[in-house]
Amino acid sequence: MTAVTQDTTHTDSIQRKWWKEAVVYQVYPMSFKDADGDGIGDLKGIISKLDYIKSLGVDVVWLNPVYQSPNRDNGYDISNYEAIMSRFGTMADFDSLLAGLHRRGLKLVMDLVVNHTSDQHPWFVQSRSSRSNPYRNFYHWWDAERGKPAHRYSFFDVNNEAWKYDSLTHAYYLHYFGDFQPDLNWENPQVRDSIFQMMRFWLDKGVDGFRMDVIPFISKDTTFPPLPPQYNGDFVKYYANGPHLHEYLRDMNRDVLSRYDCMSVAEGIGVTTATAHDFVDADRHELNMLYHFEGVSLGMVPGKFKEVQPGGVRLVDFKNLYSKWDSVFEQKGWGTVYLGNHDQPRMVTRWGNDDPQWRALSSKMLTTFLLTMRATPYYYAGDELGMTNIKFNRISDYRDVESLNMYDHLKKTGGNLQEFLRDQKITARDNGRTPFQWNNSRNAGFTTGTPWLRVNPNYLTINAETEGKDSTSCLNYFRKLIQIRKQRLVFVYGKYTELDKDNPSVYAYTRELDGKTILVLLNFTANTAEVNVGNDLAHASLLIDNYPHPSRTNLLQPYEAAVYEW
Ligand code: ISL
Repeated sequence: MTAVTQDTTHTDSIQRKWWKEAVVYQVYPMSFKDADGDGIGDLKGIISKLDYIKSLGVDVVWLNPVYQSPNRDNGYDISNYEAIMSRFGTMADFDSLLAGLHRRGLKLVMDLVVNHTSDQHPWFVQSRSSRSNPYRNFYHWWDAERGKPAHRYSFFDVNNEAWKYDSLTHAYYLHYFGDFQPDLNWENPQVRDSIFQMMRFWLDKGVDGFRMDVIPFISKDTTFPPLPPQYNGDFVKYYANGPHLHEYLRDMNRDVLSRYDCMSVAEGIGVTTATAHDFVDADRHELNMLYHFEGVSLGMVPGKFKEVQPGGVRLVDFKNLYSKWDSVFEQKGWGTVYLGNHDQPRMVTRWGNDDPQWRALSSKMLTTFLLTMRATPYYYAGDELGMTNIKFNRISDYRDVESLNMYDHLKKTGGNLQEFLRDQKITARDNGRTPFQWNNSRNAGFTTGTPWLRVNPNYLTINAETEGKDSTSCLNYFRKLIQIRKQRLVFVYGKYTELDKDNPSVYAYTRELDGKTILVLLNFTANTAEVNVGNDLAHASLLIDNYPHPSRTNLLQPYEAAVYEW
């Protein structure tokens, strides 16, 4: 790829920041590239692919957890925050990964998982050992003499129960996720100090920021009252955003984040348009960005975990939602946009159309959406190839603790297993975790061993090598659009205005900055669709289109994406 110089003109009203202008590329270490043939991705594997990452034109890599961990939730169960999981490599490998990224002008953002640790973490081992242990208050314990604590839902528990009885000290401990992931007690200043110290350890090494796992959960109502009658399955509302959350985040900012040129992004579970500003407004001195769940929750049954709503998603609802979130940050704060990550199915299956006829077109159309909104795009590795859900038929194909426990729970409680397996083909996290498809050799070139999770059989045609050679591929479309975005600040800071709002098939909007206008037209359907934008397209220049023969009119071909400039 030829190098492009960045557009440096800007208006004074815009506070420029590198993390607003960046495209973040998310690498899931388990599934990216296996260098040592054990079937699991590793740091040396990522290092061997740094030139590929650079060739995309992205700016920041967000790396899912690589810390020492029994790996029961793919690294989200950490037993040592300052060591590397041995299956991924060593600290020396980590240092060369960081150096390799920096040498190429790329930044690295680490996953920060501090709502909970592994039950193998020495803090928990100590905490468990006796009621008088100095680490006892590092976690939330409920002495059994007080009776059974009120029910709390847990994400990955077979009984959906977040309190686990431990006979060793005749007490219950809290785990919002698996019973092997006890929740840290942030009320304890020693916990906060230890976490802040650990964050400084990584920032001193030179990492460029953190993606903060389920951060709204760190503060809890520690009286743990019974859930109110209006609970209706919305556990996040009652568990997250505890009374001291923003105090803790301000402390974190003061003691750690503000001392480095780093970026921070919250996994904003339960964050709404009403609460978003509390996290990200610059004058709050907390975090830079968050990613909300409202977008990815569209089309799911409210209050039911990962149950797909029949009838699908109406485009008008999708558009309203993203327009609403744009307006939230119009004056203050800064947004993010994403359609896939390691907890989500593949973007093209969920939001586009993975039928072979439409897969590449709709995938490029979604990429166009992500790279033209006023927000920092978080782009998940593999989506640049148009990778699709694998849609396992049997529970035995799944590896994810979430799917396996949900299945066991349903089995125990007499739930509908067929419906569950059907929905999982759309929603299961493993769909987004199948190995990255590098080429058409065995196991898609991911590993010489047996892959930890099955490779999607469509790797024979959908892979980086084949797509790299095809100028019309999803991969090269992504590269081209990134360059277009980088040359024009209007894509980052330009005002967003939605057009033809009631159009049920087309998403249309403009972006404007300093007299420059961009028009984005996205047909979200498999039919030809008309859009009414009141602009004379004949006089605009077409920056990019996902068809070899663009329509250049207001009549869009199926899944057509067009970006015009004035
Ligand atoms: O996908 C989810 C909700 O749609 C949940 O599966 C997910 O657990 C939730 O979003 C929180 O995710 C984060 O914390 C988990 C970890 O398993 C996820 O991978 C992580 O992103 C526990 O650390």
